[in-house]
Amino acid sequence: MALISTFTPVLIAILCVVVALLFKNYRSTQSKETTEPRGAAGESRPWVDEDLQDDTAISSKDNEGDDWAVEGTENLTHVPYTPRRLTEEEMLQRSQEFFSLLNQRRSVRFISPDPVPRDVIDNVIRTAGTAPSGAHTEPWTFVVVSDGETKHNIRKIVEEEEELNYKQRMGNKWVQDLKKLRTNWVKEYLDTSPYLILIFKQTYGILPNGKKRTHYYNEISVSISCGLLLAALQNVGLVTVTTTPLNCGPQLRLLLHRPANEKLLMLLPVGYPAPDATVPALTRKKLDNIMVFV
Ligand code: IYR
Repeated sequence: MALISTFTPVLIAILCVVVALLFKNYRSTQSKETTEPRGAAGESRPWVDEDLQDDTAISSKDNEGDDWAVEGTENLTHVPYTPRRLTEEEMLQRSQEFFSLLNQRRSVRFISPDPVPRDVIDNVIRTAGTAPSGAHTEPWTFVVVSDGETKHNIRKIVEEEEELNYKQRMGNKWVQDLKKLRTNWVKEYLDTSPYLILIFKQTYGILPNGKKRTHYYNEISVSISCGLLLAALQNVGLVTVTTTPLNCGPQLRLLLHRPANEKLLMLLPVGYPAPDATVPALTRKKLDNIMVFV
Protein backbone atom coordinates (compact mmCIF):
# COMPACT_ATOMS: atom_id res chain seq x y z
CA MET A 1 0.00 0.00 0.00
CA ALA A 2 2.71 2.40 1.14
CA LEU A 3 4.68 1.56 -1.99
CA ILE A 4 1.69 2.38 -4.22
CA SER A 5 1.05 5.71 -2.51
CA THR A 6 4.76 6.63 -2.83
CA PHE A 7 4.65 5.95 -6.56
CA THR A 8 1.22 7.48 -7.23
CA PRO A 9 2.57 10.92 -8.31
CA VAL A 10 5.10 9.20 -10.61
CA LEU A 11 2.37 7.02 -12.15
CA ILE A 12 0.14 10.03 -12.71
CA ALA A 13 3.03 11.92 -14.34
CA ILE A 14 3.78 8.98 -16.69
CA LEU A 15 0.07 8.70 -17.55
CA CYS A 16 -0.07 12.45 -18.37
CA VAL A 17 2.95 12.18 -20.69
CA VAL A 18 1.42 9.16 -22.50
CA VAL A 19 -1.93 10.97 -22.96
CA ALA A 20 -0.16 14.13 -24.20
CA LEU A 21 1.88 12.12 -26.73
CA LEU A 22 -1.22 10.29 -28.01
CA PHE A 23 -3.07 13.60 -28.41
CA LYS A 24 -0.18 15.22 -30.29
CA ASN A 25 0.05 12.25 -32.65
CA TYR A 26 -3.71 12.35 -33.36
CA ARG A 27 -3.61 16.09 -34.13
CA SER A 28 -0.74 15.77 -36.60
CA THR A 29 -2.44 12.96 -38.60
CA GLN A 30 -5.66 15.02 -38.67
CA SER A 31 -3.97 18.13 -40.08
CA LYS A 32 -2.09 16.05 -42.68
CA GLU A 33 -5.39 14.64 -43.89
CA THR A 34 -6.91 18.06 -44.41
CA THR A 35 -3.91 19.68 -46.12
CA GLU A 36 -2.59 16.85 -48.28
CA PRO A 37 -4.88 15.56 -51.00
CA ARG A 38 -5.03 11.82 -51.33
CA GLY A 39 -5.60 9.61 -54.29
CA ALA A 40 -8.18 6.89 -54.64
CA ALA A 41 -5.84 4.35 -53.08
CA GLY A 42 -5.04 6.77 -50.22
CA GLU A 43 -1.54 7.64 -51.40
CA SER A 44 -0.37 11.23 -50.92
CA ARG A 45 -0.38 13.35 -54.10
CA PRO A 46 1.14 16.71 -53.23
CA TRP A 47 0.48 18.50 -56.55
CA VAL A 48 -3.10 17.36 -57.14
CA ASP A 49 -5.76 19.71 -55.83
CA GLU A 50 -8.77 17.55 -54.88
CA ASP A 51 -11.16 19.99 -56.54
CA LEU A 52 -9.26 19.96 -59.80
CA GLN A 53 -8.76 16.22 -60.13
CA ASP A 54 -9.81 14.79 -63.42
CA ASP A 55 -9.44 11.44 -65.08
CA THR A 56 -6.02 12.49 -66.27
CA ALA A 57 -4.53 13.08 -62.82
CA ILE A 58 -1.58 10.79 -62.55
CA SER A 59 -0.52 9.67 -59.10
CA SER A 60 3.00 10.54 -57.98
CA LYS A 61 3.83 6.83 -57.99
CA ASP A 62 2.78 6.39 -61.64
CA ASN A 63 4.83 9.44 -62.46
CA GLU A 64 8.12 8.00 -61.35
CA GLY A 65 10.36 5.56 -63.11
CA ASP A 66 12.53 5.47 -66.19
CA ASP A 67 9.74 6.38 -68.63
CA TRP A 68 9.28 9.84 -67.13
CA ALA A 69 11.43 12.91 -67.70
CA VAL A 70 12.60 14.97 -64.75
CA GLU A 71 12.71 18.64 -65.61
CA GLY A 72 13.91 21.88 -64.11
CA THR A 73 17.64 21.55 -64.54
CA GLU A 74 18.02 24.18 -67.26
CA ASN A 75 17.97 27.81 -66.16
CA LEU A 76 15.14 29.80 -67.73
CA THR A 77 15.83 33.54 -67.80
CA HIS A 78 13.16 35.90 -66.51
CA VAL A 79 12.60 39.11 -68.47
CA PRO A 80 10.83 42.39 -67.57
CA TYR A 81 7.08 42.57 -68.17
CA THR A 82 5.93 46.17 -68.53
CA PRO A 83 2.75 46.57 -70.61
CA ARG A 84 1.29 50.10 -70.71
CA ARG A 85 -1.13 50.78 -67.87
CA LEU A 86 -4.52 51.84 -69.28
CA THR A 87 -6.29 54.89 -67.89
CA GLU A 88 -9.38 54.16 -65.78
CA GLU A 89 -11.57 55.59 -68.56
CA GLU A 90 -9.98 53.26 -71.10
CA MET A 91 -10.46 50.32 -68.73
CA LEU A 92 -14.12 51.10 -68.20
CA GLN A 93 -14.81 51.53 -71.90
CA ARG A 94 -12.90 48.42 -72.92
CA SER A 95 -14.53 46.29 -70.21
CA GLN A 96 -17.99 47.40 -71.38
CA GLU A 97 -17.20 46.79 -75.03
CA PHE A 98 -15.70 43.36 -74.35
CA PHE A 99 -18.69 42.35 -72.24
CA SER A 100 -21.07 43.54 -74.94
CA LEU A 101 -19.20 41.55 -77.59
CA LEU A 102 -19.13 38.32 -75.58
CA ASN A 103 -22.68 38.79 -74.35
CA GLN A 104 -23.79 38.46 -77.98
CA ARG A 105 -22.21 35.01 -78.22
CA ARG A 106 -24.75 32.22 -78.59
CA SER A 107 -24.43 28.50 -79.18
CA VAL A 108 -25.55 28.12 -82.79
CA ARG A 109 -26.48 24.75 -84.28
CA PHE A 110 -27.29 26.01 -87.79
CA ILE A 111 -24.07 26.80 -89.60
CA SER A 112 -23.64 28.09 -93.15
CA PRO A 113 -21.38 26.24 -95.58
CA ASP A 114 -19.93 29.59 -96.74
CA PRO A 115 -16.13 29.39 -96.77
CA VAL A 116 -14.17 31.09 -94.01
CA PRO A 117 -10.61 32.36 -94.62
CA ARG A 118 -8.05 29.82 -93.42
CA ASP A 119 -5.84 32.61 -92.00
CA VAL A 120 -8.65 33.59 -89.62
CA ILE A 121 -8.82 30.01 -88.35
CA ASP A 122 -5.04 29.98 -87.90
CA ASN A 123 -5.27 33.15 -85.82
CA VAL A 124 -8.06 31.94 -83.55
CA ILE A 125 -6.12 28.74 -82.88
CA ARG A 126 -3.01 30.84 -82.17
CA THR A 127 -5.14 32.77 -79.68
CA ALA A 128 -6.34 29.57 -77.99
CA GLY A 129 -2.70 28.54 -77.72
CA THR A 130 -1.97 31.59 -75.54
CA ALA A 131 -3.86 30.02 -72.61
CA PRO A 132 -1.99 29.43 -69.37
CA SER A 133 -1.19 25.79 -68.67
CA GLY A 134 0.17 23.69 -65.81
CA ALA A 135 3.97 24.22 -65.70
CA HIS A 136 3.64 25.78 -69.19
CA THR A 137 3.24 22.36 -70.78
CA GLU A 138 0.71 23.60 -73.39
CA PRO A 139 -1.11 20.24 -73.35
CA TRP A 140 -3.44 20.83 -76.32
CA THR A 141 -3.87 19.67 -79.89
CA PHE A 142 -6.38 21.45 -82.13
CA VAL A 143 -7.37 19.27 -85.06
CA VAL A 144 -8.96 21.44 -87.76
CA VAL A 145 -11.00 19.44 -90.27
CA SER A 146 -12.10 21.01 -93.56
CA ASP A 147 -12.07 17.85 -95.69
CA GLY A 148 -15.67 16.95 -96.57
CA GLU A 149 -15.25 13.19 -96.38
CA THR A 150 -13.59 13.36 -92.95
CA LYS A 151 -16.34 15.68 -91.71
CA HIS A 152 -18.94 13.20 -92.92
CA ASN A 153 -17.16 10.29 -91.22
CA ILE A 154 -17.11 12.33 -88.00
CA ARG A 155 -20.84 12.92 -88.40
CA LYS A 156 -21.51 9.21 -88.83
CA ILE A 157 -19.59 8.35 -85.64
CA VAL A 158 -21.19 11.17 -83.62
CA GLU A 159 -24.76 10.53 -84.78
CA GLU A 160 -24.53 6.81 -84.16
CA GLU A 161 -23.30 7.34 -80.58
CA GLU A 162 -25.59 10.32 -79.89
CA GLU A 163 -28.64 8.29 -80.92
CA LEU A 164 -27.68 5.72 -78.27
CA ASN A 165 -26.96 8.55 -75.82
CA TYR A 166 -30.39 10.10 -76.25
CA LYS A 167 -32.26 6.79 -76.37
CA GLN A 168 -30.37 4.81 -73.72
CA ARG A 169 -27.44 6.40 -71.93
CA MET A 170 -28.57 9.89 -70.92
CA GLY A 171 -31.75 8.81 -69.17
CA ASN A 172 -35.20 10.43 -69.09
CA LYS A 173 -34.36 13.34 -66.83
CA TRP A 174 -31.40 14.53 -68.95
CA VAL A 175 -33.35 14.20 -72.20
CA GLN A 176 -36.28 16.05 -70.60
CA ASP A 177 -33.96 18.84 -69.33
CA LEU A 178 -32.71 19.37 -72.91
CA LYS A 179 -36.16 19.47 -74.57
CA LYS A 180 -36.30 23.26 -74.45
CA LEU A 181 -33.05 23.48 -76.45
CA ARG A 182 -34.54 21.30 -79.23
CA THR A 183 -31.38 19.27 -79.63
CA ASN A 184 -31.28 15.68 -80.83
CA TRP A 185 -28.79 13.24 -82.33
CA VAL A 186 -29.02 14.59 -85.86
CA LYS A 187 -26.01 16.90 -86.29
CA GLU A 188 -26.26 18.50 -89.70
CA TYR A 189 -23.66 21.10 -88.76
CA LEU A 190 -21.01 18.37 -88.84
CA ASP A 191 -21.42 18.32 -92.65
CA THR A 192 -22.28 21.96 -93.33
CA SER A 193 -19.67 23.80 -91.22
CA PRO A 194 -16.60 24.78 -93.22
CA TYR A 195 -14.44 23.71 -90.27
CA LEU A 196 -14.70 21.30 -87.38
CA ILE A 197 -12.21 21.95 -84.61
CA LEU A 198 -11.58 18.95 -82.37
CA ILE A 199 -9.71 19.86 -79.21
CA PHE A 200 -7.65 17.10 -77.63
CA LYS A 201 -6.07 17.23 -74.20
CA GLN A 202 -2.66 15.62 -74.05
CA THR A 203 -2.79 13.62 -70.83
CA TYR A 204 1.02 13.52 -70.91
CA GLY A 205 3.68 14.73 -73.33
CA ILE A 206 6.32 12.77 -75.18
CA LEU A 207 9.77 14.35 -75.43
CA PRO A 208 12.09 13.85 -78.43
CA ASN A 209 14.10 11.37 -76.31
CA GLY A 210 10.93 9.27 -75.89
CA LYS A 211 10.48 10.09 -72.19
CA LYS A 212 7.05 11.05 -70.94
CA ARG A 213 6.46 14.57 -69.64
CA THR A 214 3.90 15.22 -66.92
CA HIS A 215 1.10 17.49 -68.12
CA TYR A 216 -0.11 18.95 -64.86
CA TYR A 217 -3.77 20.04 -64.79
CA ASN A 218 -4.10 19.24 -68.48
CA GLU A 219 -7.90 19.18 -68.47
CA ILE A 220 -8.37 22.58 -66.89
CA SER A 221 -5.56 24.06 -69.04
CA VAL A 222 -7.21 22.86 -72.24
CA SER A 223 -10.62 24.00 -70.99
CA ILE A 224 -9.23 27.52 -70.50
CA SER A 225 -7.83 27.44 -74.05
CA CYS A 226 -11.30 26.44 -75.31
CA GLY A 227 -12.72 29.51 -73.56
CA LEU A 228 -10.21 31.74 -75.31
CA LEU A 229 -11.04 30.04 -78.60
CA LEU A 230 -14.75 30.78 -78.13
CA ALA A 231 -13.94 34.43 -77.42
CA ALA A 232 -11.65 34.62 -80.46
CA LEU A 233 -14.38 33.16 -82.71
CA GLN A 234 -16.93 35.62 -81.36
CA ASN A 235 -14.46 38.44 -82.01
CA VAL A 236 -14.45 37.65 -85.76
CA GLY A 237 -18.20 37.07 -86.09
CA LEU A 238 -18.05 33.30 -86.41
CA VAL A 239 -20.32 30.94 -84.50
CA THR A 240 -20.00 27.54 -82.92
CA VAL A 241 -21.63 25.24 -80.38
CA THR A 242 -19.64 23.61 -77.61
CA THR A 243 -20.13 19.88 -77.99
CA THR A 244 -18.62 17.08 -75.94
CA PRO A 245 -19.73 13.99 -77.84
CA LEU A 246 -20.30 11.31 -75.22
CA ASN A 247 -18.55 8.02 -76.02
CA CYS A 248 -17.14 9.23 -79.36
CA GLY A 249 -13.64 10.14 -78.15
CA PRO A 250 -11.80 6.89 -78.91
CA GLN A 251 -13.34 6.45 -82.39
CA LEU A 252 -12.68 10.08 -83.37
CA ARG A 253 -9.12 9.85 -82.05
CA LEU A 254 -8.47 6.83 -84.27
CA LEU A 255 -10.19 8.41 -87.27
CA LEU A 256 -7.94 11.47 -86.93
CA HIS A 257 -4.82 9.38 -86.27
CA ARG A 258 -4.13 10.99 -82.89
CA PRO A 259 -1.85 9.19 -80.43
CA ALA A 260 -3.05 7.39 -77.27
CA ASN A 261 -1.94 10.18 -74.91
CA GLU A 262 -4.54 12.49 -76.49
CA LYS A 263 -8.17 12.45 -75.34
CA LEU A 264 -10.98 14.36 -77.05
CA LEU A 265 -12.23 17.20 -74.86
CA MET A 266 -14.46 19.22 -77.18
CA LEU A 267 -15.71 19.38 -80.76
CA LEU A 268 -16.52 22.80 -82.21
CA PRO A 269 -18.23 23.21 -85.59
CA VAL A 270 -17.18 26.62 -86.90
CA GLY A 271 -18.57 28.96 -89.55
CA TYR A 272 -20.98 31.80 -90.21
CA PRO A 273 -24.49 31.36 -88.88
CA ALA A 274 -26.93 29.98 -91.50
CA PRO A 275 -29.29 32.73 -92.78
CA ASP A 276 -32.25 30.95 -91.15
CA ALA A 277 -30.42 30.11 -87.91
CA THR A 278 -32.43 30.31 -84.70
CA VAL A 279 -31.37 30.13 -81.06
CA PRO A 280 -33.44 29.57 -77.93
CA ALA A 281 -34.47 32.84 -76.26
CA LEU A 282 -32.33 32.30 -73.19
CA THR A 283 -31.39 34.99 -70.69
CA ARG A 284 -28.31 35.18 -68.51
CA LYS A 285 -28.11 35.34 -64.74
CA LYS A 286 -27.67 38.89 -63.47
CA LEU A 287 -24.45 40.01 -61.81
CA ASP A 288 -26.05 39.77 -58.35
CA ASN A 289 -26.67 36.09 -58.99
CA ILE A 290 -23.20 35.17 -60.12
CA MET A 291 -20.96 37.44 -58.02
CA VAL A 292 -20.40 37.47 -54.30
CA PHE A 293 -18.44 40.52 -53.19
CA VAL A 294 -16.64 40.21 -49.87
N1 IYR B 1 -24.28 15.95 -76.36
C1 IYR B 1 -25.67 15.93 -76.77
C2 IYR B 1 -26.60 16.30 -75.66
C3 IYR B 1 -26.49 17.63 -75.07
C4 IYR B 1 -26.10 17.75 -73.75
C5 IYR B 1 -26.07 18.96 -73.17
I1 IYR B 1 -25.60 19.12 -71.19
C6 IYR B 1 -26.41 20.14 -73.88
O1 IYR B 1 -26.37 21.37 -73.26
C7 IYR B 1 -26.82 20.01 -75.18
C8 IYR B 1 -26.83 18.75 -75.78
C9 IYR B 1 -25.87 16.81 -78.02
O2 IYR B 1 -24.94 17.50 -78.45
O3 IYR B 1 -26.95 16.79 -78.58
